Amino acid sequence: MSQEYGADQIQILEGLEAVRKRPGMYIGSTSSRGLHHLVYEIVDNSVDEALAGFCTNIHVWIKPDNSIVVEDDGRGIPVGINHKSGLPGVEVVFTILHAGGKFGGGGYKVSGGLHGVGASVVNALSTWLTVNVYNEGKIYEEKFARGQKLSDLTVVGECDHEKHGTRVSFLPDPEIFKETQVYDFSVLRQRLREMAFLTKNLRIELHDERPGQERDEKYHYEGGIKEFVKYLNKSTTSLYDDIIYCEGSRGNVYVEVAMQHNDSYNESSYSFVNNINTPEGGTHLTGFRNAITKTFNEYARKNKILKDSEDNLSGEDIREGLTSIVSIKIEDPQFEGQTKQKLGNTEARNAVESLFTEQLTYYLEQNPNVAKIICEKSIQSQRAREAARKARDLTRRKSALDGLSLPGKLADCSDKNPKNCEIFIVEGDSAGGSAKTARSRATQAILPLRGKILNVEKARLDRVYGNEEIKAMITAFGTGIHDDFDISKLRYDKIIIMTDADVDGAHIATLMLTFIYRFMPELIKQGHVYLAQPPLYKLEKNKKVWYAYSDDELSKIIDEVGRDQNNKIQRYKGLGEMDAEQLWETTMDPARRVLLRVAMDEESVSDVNLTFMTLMGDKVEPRREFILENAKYVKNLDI
Ligand code: TSJ
Repeated sequence: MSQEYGADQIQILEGLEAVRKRPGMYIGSTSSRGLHHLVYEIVDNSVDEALAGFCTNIHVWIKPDNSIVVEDDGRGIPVGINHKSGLPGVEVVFTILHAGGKFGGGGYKVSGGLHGVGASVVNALSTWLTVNVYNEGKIYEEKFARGQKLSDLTVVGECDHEKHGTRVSFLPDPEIFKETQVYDFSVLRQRLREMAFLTKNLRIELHDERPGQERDEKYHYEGGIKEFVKYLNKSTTSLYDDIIYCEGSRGNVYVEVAMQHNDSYNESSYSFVNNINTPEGGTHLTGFRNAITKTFNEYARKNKILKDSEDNLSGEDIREGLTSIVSIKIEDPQFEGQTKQKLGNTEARNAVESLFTEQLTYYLEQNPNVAKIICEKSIQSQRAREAARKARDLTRRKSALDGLSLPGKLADCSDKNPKNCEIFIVEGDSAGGSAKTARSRATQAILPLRGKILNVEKARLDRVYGNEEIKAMITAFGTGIHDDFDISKLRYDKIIIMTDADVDGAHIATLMLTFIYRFMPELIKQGHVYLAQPPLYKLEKNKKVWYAYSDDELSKIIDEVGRDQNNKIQRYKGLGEMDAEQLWETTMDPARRVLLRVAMDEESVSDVNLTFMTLMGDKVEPRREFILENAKYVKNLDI
């Protein structure tokens, strides 16, 4: 018996050793992203307790030493002996891999976090971790170091009999993480806020105690996902005041839906199962979409907004400019698809479809003004889509007639293997000229664009198709857009945006990124999009030349070569000031250049989408707030 117990112990150690050997397998990465993941893994446990109905307050502290404390007022992790292992429940949770789902009765079984592996992984990757449980007047404590227990679970004090809950403190291990001092308040806030939106009546507080950046915030939304939709639409103009909302249960499925149209042309749909985001959707999202399409078409026909002779509105037409959240709670979620992220339960589709059809039909009957606004917007969208289809077919027919029909301004490369090729999208004809002279013809293509391209955030599809600069990009890339998008047709492995290193250049780069994000997001997700980094300064001395890409770098170079009259320093105001040779050696030569790869960090569902809405949308105040919050160089500047 005792031998068996010993064997178990060895297994436990091996389990957590594996986590330390391959941390990336358990938390995704050991960068700052992985560091934030540790916090989510712990907080998810408290949120589960809230979903089960036993916890209403969660506090998260970033301590001055960069340790993290998470505390909730739930039932407390069980301190009794777990029969299977002969260990206290708490110890099982922190020392055995995948212990997450083994406890608990009733409520919704949820496995939040990246792989639902939870507390033991955080423990393995922390220099130290302390857990306290408050229960029936006692304070329990157990301490660990790098996953190994330092002592048995003991009672260390007494507390009020009313008090109950769990408190976990930990310090991420610098042997594992590249950086351990880089908690980003706004990243944590985004995720915690989302959790609060999705769990009505849950209060989450975030406290930053790091010297010089102390602050406290509270996330509590009585309206739940209704307030989530309001928040997502804050930088747009909404088409009507109501947030259309539906709530209810069908069998084992609890359904919540909230939606509101804004005056943009993009759909922002987010779906969740047991508070876990399902970016690939699934049956719950299908149910929602079926309900919308069916209900609006029926309403429009019945009220003669759509004539008998006219085509049905498509789902896409109705969802143009729609911001929506579908959130369901289900006992036994089945995930399908390659990445196991798509909900498969058919009862979820039936539940969402029937509940939402019923409540939306009733809402439209009661609110004919809103119904009319949505129907009319949908009809406009239908017309624009038809015009866009004609424009697209025209381009296609033209390409079929005269071969590939690449844009006239494109200087293509000769190598026909996309893997070897890159395309520079260059601001302005003159820089485009230099780039054409400078390039390596075999593998580098140049597409010069004139001036500022269309802001697609404020334009409908038909106008987008009518824009020469955008059409040129679409044909040059080769992939098509939206539903037509096909990555296998991509003609260049790298798409490199090359703009001046000034405010206008940054604006143009942002416009291009907006276009790519809205029409071909896969290009960014799969890492094909880059920003070129032209130098800011040239320093010449005794016929030798140095280039500096930042002010810091310039000072370093000056320190090296000495500060004297022979230094000739030039500040580049644009790509146009460089001759072809300079452009080649500083910005285009694969052996010497610096490229920034554009990546999307979609930790919180709404992050990237909301950023584009805020930066490129038509409301000024949210943009001003965003800039004040995020700009590195304009702190305290009144802009
Ligand atoms: F991650 C973690 F395990 F470290 C952790 C767990 C961290 C934090 C801050 C809180 C929690 C946690 C766990 N809060 N609440 C709970 N609840 C339970 O573990 C629990 C308690 C009672 C019962 C029961 O069936 O009586 C079941 C469970 C899952």
